[in-house]
Amino acid sequence: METTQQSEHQLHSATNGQSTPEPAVTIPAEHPLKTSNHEPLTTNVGQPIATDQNSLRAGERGPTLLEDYVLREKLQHFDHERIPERIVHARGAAAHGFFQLYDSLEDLTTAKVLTDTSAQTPVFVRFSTVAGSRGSADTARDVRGFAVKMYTTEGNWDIVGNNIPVFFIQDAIKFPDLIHAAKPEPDREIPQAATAHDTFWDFISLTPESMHMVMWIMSDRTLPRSFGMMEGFGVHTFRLVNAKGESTFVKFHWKPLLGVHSLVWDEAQQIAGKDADFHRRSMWDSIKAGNFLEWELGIQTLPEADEQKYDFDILDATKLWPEELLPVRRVGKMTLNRNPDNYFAETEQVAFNTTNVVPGIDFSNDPLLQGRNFSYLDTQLSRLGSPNFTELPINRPRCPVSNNQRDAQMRHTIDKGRVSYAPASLDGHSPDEVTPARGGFVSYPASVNGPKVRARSQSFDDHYGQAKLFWNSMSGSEKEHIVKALQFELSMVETRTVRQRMLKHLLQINHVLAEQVASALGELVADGHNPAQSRGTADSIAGVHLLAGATSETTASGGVQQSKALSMQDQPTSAKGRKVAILVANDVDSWQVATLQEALQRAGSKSDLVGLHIGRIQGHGGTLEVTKTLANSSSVLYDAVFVVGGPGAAALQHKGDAHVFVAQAYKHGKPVAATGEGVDLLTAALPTEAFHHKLGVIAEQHAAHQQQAIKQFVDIVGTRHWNRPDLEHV
Ligand code: HDE
Repeated sequence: METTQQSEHQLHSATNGQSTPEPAVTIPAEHPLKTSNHEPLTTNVGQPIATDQNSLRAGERGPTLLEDYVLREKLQHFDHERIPERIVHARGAAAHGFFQLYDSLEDLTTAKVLTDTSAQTPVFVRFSTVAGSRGSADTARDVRGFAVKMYTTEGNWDIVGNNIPVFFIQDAIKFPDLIHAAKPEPDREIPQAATAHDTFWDFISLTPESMHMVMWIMSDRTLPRSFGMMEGFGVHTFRLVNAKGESTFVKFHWKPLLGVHSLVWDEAQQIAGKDADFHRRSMWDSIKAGNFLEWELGIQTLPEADEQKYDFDILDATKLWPEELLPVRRVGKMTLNRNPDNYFAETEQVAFNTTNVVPGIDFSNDPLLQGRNFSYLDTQLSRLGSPNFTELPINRPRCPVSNNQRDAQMRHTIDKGRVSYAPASLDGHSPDEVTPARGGFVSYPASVNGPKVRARSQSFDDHYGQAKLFWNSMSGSEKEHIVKALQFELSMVETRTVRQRMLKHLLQINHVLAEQVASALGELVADGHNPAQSRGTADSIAGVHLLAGATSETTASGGVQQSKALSMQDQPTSAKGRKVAILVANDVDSWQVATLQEALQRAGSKSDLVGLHIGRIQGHGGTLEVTKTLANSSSVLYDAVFVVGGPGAAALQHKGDAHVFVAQAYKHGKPVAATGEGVDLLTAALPTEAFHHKLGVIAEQHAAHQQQAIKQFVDIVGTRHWNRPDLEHV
């Protein structure tokens, strides 16, 4: 049976031809939900179907008849099931939730969603990668889209943001070039969901304005651990406008309550093979388990009068506003607490648009934003096929919609009456304009003057200053990861001149950075030193120290040399939202497994028992239910590994896959623990230094201390240990 909360049609009757206008039927808050629980099977026009197993044919072995409209309808519908995938951000996953404001911002804006602290505004949020196709892997190195649709009482407000606060280019006219360069190369359609190829780096090396963004994409920010551990940014400068008509520039931020955390590249590449759905699965499982995803909405504000105060231009999307200059004020919280019912109807058909703003929120002249304000509506028309895409349940505002727009393909609303124009004096007349006093949107009356030119302001010219700020702000190991990412990406570029051109840019950002990257490319940097000899990276710890000390004088940063907010080093960590592998075999200590699982669950972590086969095994003290095997999983799918003791744990010591499991967890900086007989596996698989330094490796042989070991382990489940020695040798 169809469980629908709306009437059969949406009826708009403001313009009906009768003498008494009928009220407009308001748009339902929820979309029609359809389940298929023992309902009669029908055609699309409701005719009951007697058999769905055989087509209609002339004789049991004869040809199929053209008359078989049931077959034809079914195949025809199937043939048209696909719509064009998004040209960018094709791969995504989404969830429902709500936004709640902490304090009214009425001094800054009239937007009800930012002034009414009692409202719970429904939201739908879609996360995505940018370059890959719809079926590509979640963990590709890429920027993540972070698109929020808020269904406010004054219309939909979309913050169509990313997990990085700046962008590659300053002007929308360069966007098709950027994307063509990043996408698979057009003759061979290679590589999928990767920037490690010639056309991307060719374009980038000829586009100095992208250098700040390049530092971000080569950092671990493009390898998020989960959607719930990413920041979100509106990127552009917007305006808030208050009741007095005063404007304040604003940047929007989403700050994850779990902190910002990432994977490492080797791990991300392996996950792409082991579980291409890693991120969407993790969000789905978390929400299903009641571990909701939460972010605080932050705003940075700048008075209109201070527009020119800093040595960077606030209209330039390749620049951020250092939080040291303009702190982020946290004003509300967004919670994602419900998985979609249908991927296509919701996640695929949702249509974001930067022009979806509400009264009290307005645009700046950022040329990238101005271009986006054209592009999103345009793209939905070709993707969803009709200007009526706003009537799709997921896109429909939760407040009344009324205007004189009519018809077009797939119109759902049935508008009644004779009047579809204004001004009109006939019965019913048109919907009334809303005066500003009653909440009608008015554009902020910014003065504009100047000659028509195709030119950029000189204030957009500094391309390296904030790249240096980002570099300076990284910890030693974060810098090491950037170096390695650049070494990897550029070593995949076949054209030497492109690689060399990139080294010249890196040299402008930081000398040590350029030298270290050059060493992997067999190149010398400009001063003729052979970096491979002078500053080798063979000793990883020495390399990290060297990098930590390598900084550059910044520009275009308001004098800020280093910004704590840009580093992930000191982010809050906890066991919440994490996943732990517990390695088990027959005759391991069942009581300890239960204690560990309970402790992890209390701390908000999910755990899997990973064994030699799935199903029941006989533990020491009780049966255990194993859900994963060493063959069908891998340590890369977990945040930490625990090898449980007991007489049977010795069996694991003789399994090569078990060695690889713990050794890789160690290599990726993850906590590794073992108790009792389980310690033997660690001893066999890990280098001896691992135990001396106690860097996230817990090995507890004494039964009396096993409780303590479990507690210690749970405390560090969310922590990575980058300062382990000899990682290269594992
Ligand atoms: Fe987009 N972008 N973009 N973009 N973008 C699209 O719209 C575009 C930019 C972002 O989950 C497209 O519906 C231009 C910046 C997200 O559905 C398209 C320019 C930022 C999503 C488009 C940009 C974004 C998109 C493709 C340069 C971060 C996915 C499908 C001027 C602030 C939304 C679609 C979702 C999607 C155009 C640059 C974020 C083609 C022209 C900067 C999160 O319209």
